[in-house]
Amino acid sequence: MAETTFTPRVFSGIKPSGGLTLGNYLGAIKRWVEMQGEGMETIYCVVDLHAITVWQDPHDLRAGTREVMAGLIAAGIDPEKSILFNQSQVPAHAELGWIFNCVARVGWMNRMTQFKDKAGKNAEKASLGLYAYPALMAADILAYHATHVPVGEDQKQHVELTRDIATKFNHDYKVDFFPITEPVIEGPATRVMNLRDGSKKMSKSGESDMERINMLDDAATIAKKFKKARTDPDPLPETLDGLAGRPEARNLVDIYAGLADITPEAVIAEYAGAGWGRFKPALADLAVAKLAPISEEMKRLMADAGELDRLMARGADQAEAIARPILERTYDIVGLVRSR
Ligand code: AQP
Repeated sequence: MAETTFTPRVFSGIKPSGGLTLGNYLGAIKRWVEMQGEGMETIYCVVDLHAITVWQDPHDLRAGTREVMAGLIAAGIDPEKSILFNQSQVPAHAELGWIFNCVARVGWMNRMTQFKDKAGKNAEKASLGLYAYPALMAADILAYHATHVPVGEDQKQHVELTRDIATKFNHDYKVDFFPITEPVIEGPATRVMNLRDGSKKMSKSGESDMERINMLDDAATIAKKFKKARTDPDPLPETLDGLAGRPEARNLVDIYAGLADITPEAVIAEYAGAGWGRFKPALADLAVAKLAPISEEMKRLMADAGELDRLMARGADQAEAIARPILERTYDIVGLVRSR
C-alpha cells in the first residue's frame, strides 16, 4: 500500500476545568501561539467534554469555557489565523471517540498514568469518562488528521496512545487513513511543577491556590506565591548540573527561562551564586511583566460573553467542515450503513 502523505496540521486542546495556570501557558499555549506562524493550519479547542470527566458545576463550566477562550485569544491565538472553538459544539469528536473506544484496548488504558494520578485510591468511584478520556483525546486529534500536537510533558503518554489507536485502526481495516501524530514537546518549561511540592505538576485543580500561578493573579499575589514557593537553603549553583536533586530550585529556574525565552543555562549564567532573596523577586517581576498584559486583555474579552460565544460558534463551523467528512469516511471504512 502506498503511504499517504498527510498535510501538516496542528491540533491541541485545553480543559476549562478551572482558571488557566502558568503551567498551561508555558507548557502549551505559548508554543501554540508560535506555531501559528510556522506555515501549518492550526486548530485549537477548549475541550469541555474532557472537563466533565470530573464533576463541574454547570455555571462554573460555562464561565470557565469563556475564560479559557478569552485566555487563549489574550495570549495570542488569533481567531483569524487559527480555528478556535469549544469541543462540544463539534459532535464529530464524541462520535469518533466512540469508534476509538472500540479500537483501544483495556490493557492500554490501564497503563495511563494520568488516570491513576487523578483517580487515586478511589478508582472504583471515578467516572467511566475519566478512564476513556485518552480515546476521546485521540478522536480530538484524528478527527482533523492532525500531524502535530503541541503539549506539555504530562500529555506525552496520551499522544502515544493516539498513535497506537491510529496504527491499530489502519492495520485492522487495512487502510492508511489516520496519520501517526507527532507530539511537539518543546521549550524549557514543558513540565511546570507545583510551587509547594516539586514532585507534583502545577494543575488548575490542585488543592491549594498557593501551589500555582493563575493567569488572572494580580502582581501582589504573584509576588507572594513566588516568595512562599518551597525551595532549599542553597544559593543558585554555578552550572545547571548543580540543580540535580533540587526539583523546586530547578522548577523556578525553568519557569524563569520559559518566561524570558532563554535557556535554563542562560538563567544560571546570570544568577550563579544568587540567593532566593534576589532570585525570587526577579522572577516575580518577570512573571508580572509577561502575564499582566495577558490578564488585562483577558478581563476585557471576558466582559463580552456574546462576542466570545460568537467566535466559538464560527470556529466550530470551520472545525465541523474538516471533521465531518473525516468522520463520514471513518464510518464507511468501519462498515456502518449511512443511508440518509
Ligand atoms: N504543569 C504543567 N506544565 C506544563 N504543561 C502543562 N499543561 C498542563 N499542566 C502543565 C499542558 O497544558 C495543556 C492543557 O492541559 P489540560 O487543561 O488539558 O489538562 P491537564 O494537563 O490535566 O492540566 P491541568 O492544569 O492539570 O488541569 P486539571 O487540574 O483540571 O487536570 C496540555 O498540553 C498540558 O500538557
